[in-house]
Amino acid sequence: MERIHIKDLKEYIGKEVRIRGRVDTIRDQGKILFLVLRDRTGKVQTVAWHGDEEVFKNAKSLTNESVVDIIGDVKEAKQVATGYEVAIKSLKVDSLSNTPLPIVIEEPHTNNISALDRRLDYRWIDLRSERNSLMMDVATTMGHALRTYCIENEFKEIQAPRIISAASESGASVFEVKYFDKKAYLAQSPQFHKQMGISSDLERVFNMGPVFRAEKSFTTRHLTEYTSFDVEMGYIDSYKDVCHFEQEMLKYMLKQVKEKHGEEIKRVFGTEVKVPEGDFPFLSVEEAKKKLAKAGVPSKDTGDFSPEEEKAIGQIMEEETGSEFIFMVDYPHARRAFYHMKNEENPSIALGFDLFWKGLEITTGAQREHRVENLKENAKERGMGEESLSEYFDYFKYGCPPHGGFAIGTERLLMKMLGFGSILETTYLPNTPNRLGKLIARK
Ligand code: AMO
Repeated sequence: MERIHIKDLKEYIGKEVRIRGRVDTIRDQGKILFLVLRDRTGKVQTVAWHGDEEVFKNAKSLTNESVVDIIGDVKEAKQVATGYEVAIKSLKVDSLSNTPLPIVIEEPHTNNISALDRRLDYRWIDLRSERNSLMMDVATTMGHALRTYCIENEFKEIQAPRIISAASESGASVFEVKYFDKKAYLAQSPQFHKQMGISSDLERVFNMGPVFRAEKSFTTRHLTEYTSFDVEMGYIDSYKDVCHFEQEMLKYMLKQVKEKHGEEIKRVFGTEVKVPEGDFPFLSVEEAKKKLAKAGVPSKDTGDFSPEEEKAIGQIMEEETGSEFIFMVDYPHARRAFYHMKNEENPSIALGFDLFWKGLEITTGAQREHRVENLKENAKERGMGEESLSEYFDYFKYGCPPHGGFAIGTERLLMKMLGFGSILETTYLPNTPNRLGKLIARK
């Protein structure tokens, strides 16, 4: 007999159905047992009577979260909220759950009952909650929309290698791995290989996949492994072409998420998904620092922003412009990656940007230096060895179109979209300095 999902049961009143799922709650009233059954589409009350000995014995043996396979009749029942229930005719126990559960499975209104570390240690139970199930649905729609937007704009999807021979970002944050008798690295970004796609005349490429950062950052926005959505596009005139593409891609993605899950997101997380209109404002680092100083927000660094500054400038700009997004531009070149192009009129400035959303950096992007001699010069300024980068430099030796691109941290994007306080909550199974799937001892 085919399985019916719980959300469709109302169409089966008066009929026999097969439903499968978990025992959400058990109410034992002696001669009658109410089992609320849960599947990924909803919940329904099922009833076992003592008159049917086999069914009743099986029902009595159940614990919360056990997995069952039920055949029964859908009957009208005015006393339950749905207006119907399922009278059990046969009940098979597929898997009995241990009891008690190590954590509380959260309902929309019971936020953070078990401590986050404990919930993450039992992530497979934690993910059963309605909140997390919705979060996974939204993550799926988000990734699908980003990919679809690129595909519809004539991008090719690449899978850049994750084990590579040279670090693309800061050498300090790279994981070294043993590669037979040689040293290799886990990619911190598909940076070099997405740029290779431009030299390969793929012209527009995107890559969605894991990247690795060996940073001992215990924050609400850092992971040691995260999923990066990377874009690289050829024949640009300015990094602003890249900004424009990202802006339109994010609007498209937010529209898809809002259409599909907007109401549920509001009900479960209390967050409104807003689809921006018009262009995102640009703000130079220098201007931003002036605004922050005026608002009394302390700044230790003229070339970058602390989390407090990011939050404050997000609020200031939202009040001034109504935009939740800001393109932060004109960073000092010395503080950016060596592959960013320098502004010809003022070489101390990089032709790149960060995108802030609701007070958090979600993207870094830039026009790239495609002229190999300038690229080598930039690397030299940072004391980077030419030898380790020789393969990368080779990508530019045989002609390479001007190009630029960006990368979005997808867990940060989801965190801001749903209004979560920590990136650990928007990651399927987060890895951080003190957790590898599970909590590991902090050194
Ligand atoms: P960057 O290092 O700024 O740039 O990373 C791009 C975006 O990735 C996210 N991110 C992180 N998310 C979770 N945990 C981390 N430890 C972490 N580090 C970064 C942020 C950030 O904005 N190659 C360049 C991009 C490019 O120029 O195309 C790069 O990787 O959202």
